[in-house]
Amino acid sequence: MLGKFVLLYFLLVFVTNFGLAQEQDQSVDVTRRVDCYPEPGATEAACVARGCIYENEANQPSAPVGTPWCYYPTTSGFTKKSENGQNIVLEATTKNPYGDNISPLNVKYRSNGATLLVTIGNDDRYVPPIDIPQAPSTSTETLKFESGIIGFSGIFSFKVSRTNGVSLWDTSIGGMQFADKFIQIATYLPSKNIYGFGDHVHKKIKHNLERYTVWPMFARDIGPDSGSALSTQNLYGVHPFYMCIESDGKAHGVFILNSNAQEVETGPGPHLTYRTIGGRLDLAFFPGPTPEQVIQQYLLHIGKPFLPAYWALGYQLCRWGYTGLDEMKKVVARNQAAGIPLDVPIADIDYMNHYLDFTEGDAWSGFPAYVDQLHAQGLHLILIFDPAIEVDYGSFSRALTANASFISWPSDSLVPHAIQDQYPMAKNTRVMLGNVWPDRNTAFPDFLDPTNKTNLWWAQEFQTLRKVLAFDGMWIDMNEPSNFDTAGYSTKSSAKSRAARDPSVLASSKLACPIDGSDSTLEIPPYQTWAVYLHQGEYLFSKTLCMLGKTTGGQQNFFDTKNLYGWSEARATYRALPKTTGKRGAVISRSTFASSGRYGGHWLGDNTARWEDLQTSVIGIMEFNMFGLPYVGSDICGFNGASNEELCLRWHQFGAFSSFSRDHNSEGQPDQDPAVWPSVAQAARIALTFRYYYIPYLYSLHYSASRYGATVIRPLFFEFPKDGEALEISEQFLWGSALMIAPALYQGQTTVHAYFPADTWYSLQPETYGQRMLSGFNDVSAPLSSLTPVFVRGGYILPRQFPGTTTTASRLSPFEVLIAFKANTASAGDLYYDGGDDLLPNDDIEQHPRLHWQFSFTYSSFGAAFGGNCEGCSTSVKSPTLDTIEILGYPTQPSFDGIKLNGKSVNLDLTKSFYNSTSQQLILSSKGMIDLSANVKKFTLTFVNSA
Ligand code: MIG
Repeated sequence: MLGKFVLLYFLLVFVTNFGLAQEQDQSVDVTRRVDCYPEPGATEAACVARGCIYENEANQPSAPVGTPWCYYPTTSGFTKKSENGQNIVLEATTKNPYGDNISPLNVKYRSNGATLLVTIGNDDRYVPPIDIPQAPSTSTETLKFESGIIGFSGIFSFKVSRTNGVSLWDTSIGGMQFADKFIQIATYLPSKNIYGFGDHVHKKIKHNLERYTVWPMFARDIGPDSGSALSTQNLYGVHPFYMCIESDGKAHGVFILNSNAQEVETGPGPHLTYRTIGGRLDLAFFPGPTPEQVIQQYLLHIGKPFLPAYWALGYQLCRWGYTGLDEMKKVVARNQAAGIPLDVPIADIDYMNHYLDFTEGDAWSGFPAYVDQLHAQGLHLILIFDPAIEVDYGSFSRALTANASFISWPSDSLVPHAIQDQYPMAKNTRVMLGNVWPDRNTAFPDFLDPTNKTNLWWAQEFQTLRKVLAFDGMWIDMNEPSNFDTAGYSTKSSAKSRAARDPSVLASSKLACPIDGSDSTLEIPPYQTWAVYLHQGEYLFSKTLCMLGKTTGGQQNFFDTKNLYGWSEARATYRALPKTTGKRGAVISRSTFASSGRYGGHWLGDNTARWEDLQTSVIGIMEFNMFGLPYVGSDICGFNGASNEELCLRWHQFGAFSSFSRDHNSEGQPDQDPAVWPSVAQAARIALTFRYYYIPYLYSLHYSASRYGATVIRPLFFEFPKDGEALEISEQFLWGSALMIAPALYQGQTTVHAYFPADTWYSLQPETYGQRMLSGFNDVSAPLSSLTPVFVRGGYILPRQFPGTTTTASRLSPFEVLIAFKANTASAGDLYYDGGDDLLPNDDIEQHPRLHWQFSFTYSSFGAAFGGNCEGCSTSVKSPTLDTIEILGYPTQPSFDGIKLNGKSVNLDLTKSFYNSTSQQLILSSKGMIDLSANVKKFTLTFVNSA
């Protein structure tokens, strides 16, 4: 009876849908709308013409911020024509405001291990060529794909769910579109705990789904604006990946492989709408169920991060605007004199001759000899390289000889001959000329060139320079790619060093992209995305190249590949590095895409010397770890604007805990290296000395990230996903599972209100060393003159080495372990050690000669045992011995006589060994105590407690 009644009701609704009452009946709650007029300028008439529903905002005063007034009916989308196994064919039925929907449209799904893959779009669509290794993932959880129909509409939707019934995606919210240049998919989300998507400034690590927010993703040369309450602008790179923590603490992740200009709109449903203007949708669902497992599954899909050279974990000192080599020498020397640990001085574009890649400027004579000196001291050098190549010098001519390819105009008729013909070498080419730091016009290498000739030429240029200037790593900048003066963009190239140059030598010609007629369809597509709408008067090509430029050896449009430019340059540079130096090193790239971490790290770009920028840096480094780029940091002390003593001090205290730890400053700004202020020098020395002590742990974390897929630095919720408080913490982070840092990030602050998830935590600050911390929020002291608040978690074992002022020196110190005791729990940890800068054979980390020790520690009232097992140990790797074992929270007085290593008595060095029953700190030390070399493979050290 009831059944019949319900049926009747639905029939009624169904019928009235076609009647006058349409708007009312299809009305969608303000919390879960899919915007049908996302671009500016919605009107009722324009909305209705799109087949969408318009509701005036005056009727909904309490609607969430950003509620769309023009929105899709839930019955918009495609109808299902057929379903055959895992292949579904859809047919376009409803209107797409930005072109005709493609019909038939294929949807396919399949699994790769535990990862569920869904492709929406036909085979002829552009797919980013990120040669994914596609290793199958594992999980305790299974994901299920189910297709369905929205109501009685016949409109297709799908669900991805867990076996417990939780839907990770449910597209029955409607609004699916798939035209050539407008693709959209919307879904309900299982919770509001959403993290990720980049590259943006997020003021909080967790997204705010109480409101609607659009986050454009289109690589752009623009620095983070951390000063605003909300800045949604797209920065240098593109990462269409997010993680969600469900209400029971399970985590999942979703990645959308697409390289076109795109955006995501999050909303209070909770739901999200993803829009892109080309390519297709290759979705990957990662079941977790822990956050680290999500990242592991994601990294198996997009590629695991590269392993930086050991020295690249040392402190790095840089600035833009050195007047010459003498100034660089002076700054490096004064910091060394101040006892600041330092591994890597960096030279910015100043070192080049007129900003030409692979050249040296006049004020830099003697640079090669200086580099030899640095090497002799155990330091290493990183140099900057920009992608743009001036078209009238050796590098360009060698490129032409090598048949390298450059981003080019699609036809000769579009080539601006008045500019082109000024350059004999470019004259009869279609190379698209831009204008960046070099004096005259530049060409942009096509790193996607399938013949590989471009990348071979690029590598050759590094090798040629390396013969005279022995750099060890590469910093690649401006690779969005950035082009000054593309018509339509109000130029910012009036930076000091450019303005100071003789204008008559500078290229004045601006790159002009067609903005009307049939040539403009890629420059001004029907929907331009918020990457454009955020900046009035701009276009997709503003500050970059024309979208119709040809890439991939002429096969593709820059419109589709722009977001891959930095990724492809990083790949070319990473592959050039071993050929150039014969060693492992590091590449740092400004523009990144999903999978960039395989080839390099990242700095967070042109921040400003403000407290807000320090605060958002913490979030930035955690996000890039989620994106698979664990080698990341922000410009310490701030790039733009003048820094100041307190800010620079706090930034060093924090920056010492970024994997990529570099002080960097803009041209024209006062010096901000630590030696400028004695207080900053002191704080930097303390923070960096602590870092150097624990670099063996940091390096081991990088190894895990590279070998298995993992984060190095992670948010608290990664380890405590069921702790509601941890889900909100944006200003603390962990190194691995074991070390928690709670930096001071506010002016005038003397304590940090730090959160301690329920667990065992010990302070490592000297004033309170070894003390156990209470769970929950605690005010911890954060002195300017001491170590930043840092805590170790019970149950873990961390390797370390007594620090020198270079990693080269530290690597000679004996090893130590810090064991953080946790009641009723065995402690565990590992140590990875290798040659430090030796190459990975075939880039295969599994094959790499190493010492990889797994440590364990168990305790009983009788005594304790510390054991080691060599997981993979090569005789070719020589390492110092393990001389010191420190245990925090050791509950009982041990007997120093009964210490045995593999059953044989150990003579402790009693000047260093002690037990303090009040602080429960135990140190056992003996010179040469444990041999970690490969001959051993296994050891057990035991001791008994005093009765
Ligand atoms: O147009 O090389 O983000 O780190 O110092 C500016 C000069 C070019 C931007 C980079 C910045 C670098 C600067 N570069």
